[in-house]
Parts: sequence; structure tokens; C-alpha cells
Amino acid sequence: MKQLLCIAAGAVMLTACGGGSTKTSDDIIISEDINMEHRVLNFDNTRKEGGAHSGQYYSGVDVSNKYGAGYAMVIADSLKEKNMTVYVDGWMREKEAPLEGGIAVSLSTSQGTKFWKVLVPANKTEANQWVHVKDSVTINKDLLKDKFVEIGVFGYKDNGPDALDMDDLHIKYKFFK
Ligand SMILES: [Ca+2]
Repeated sequence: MKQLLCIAAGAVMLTACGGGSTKTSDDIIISEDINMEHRVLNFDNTRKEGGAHSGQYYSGVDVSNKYGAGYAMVIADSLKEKNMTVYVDGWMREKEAPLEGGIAVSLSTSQGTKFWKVLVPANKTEANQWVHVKDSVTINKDLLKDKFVEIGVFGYKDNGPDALDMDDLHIKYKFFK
């Protein structure tokens, strides 16, 4: 499946697909996979074992520890003249409906947080099972004009009594004119 997606993108591969960067004409595509089988942002304090969506481990949080696993990318100066779209594809689970958690996309600069959106599943009533979250956000290059720009994508739960579990988060960053 992953290989098919790479071919479908019609991309010239710079590195192996599934964690790396790709160049399609002037567009730059970078991708990261977070499956909790190896170390990522917020890994140690959120990793749970058993009942994962894939493999053995997943990331679980609740309102007392609301930041789940994810990835924080500092944007290179060479990319700050481009707009960016962040494509998020992951799996989440909560014991009770409605599902209150989601996958946050945040943009931080030296001036503070400039963009914040929590992506949620299409159906918030599917309790106690892994549900797909697939969405994207586009960020205008005007927001990237700072000496320090970091894009964070991570599980986020700030409301409700139950836990938010998350696994198999695939993030694709596309930079384009
Ligand atoms: Ca896993």
C-alpha cells in the first residue's frame, strides 16, 4: 500500500518511502511515521502496551497528561518561502462516546503559537474501537516568516473522563509555491 502511494505521487524519491523527503517538481514532501514501536516526541510518558492498532505499543493520554505522541519538525529556512499542507492520517480510540480527543496540528514561532487545530474523526460516536482520523490543514507562508518555526502533530485530549489512545500516525508535509 505504502509503495503504491509513493508511485501514485509520481515522485522522484530522494530517500526510501515512509520517513524521508521527496521532491516533485518544485514541491517538497517530507513524511514521518509514528507507530510507537520506536522513540518519538512524548514517547516515554505515553507509551502503553497491548491492544495496539499495530505492533505491541500505542500512545495513551488523558486530561491529566494531555499531549500524546507525535512529531515536531523545525522548518528549515529554505522552506519558509513556500506554503505548506500537513496531511494527517492516524488511528485513535476512546472508551466512551462522544470522542473528545483528536490529533493536534500546532505552529509555534519565536512569537508564540500562531496556528492550532485539532483534527477529529468524521464520526465521534464510535466508542471502544480504533477509528481513522484523516484530514489536512494548509498553512500560508506568511505564518512561516519567523527565525524559528516548529510544526507539531500529536495526540491531544483536554476534555472528558476517558483516555485517548493513538497509534499509526502518518504525517506528510508538502511545501509548495
Ligand atoms: Ca503500534
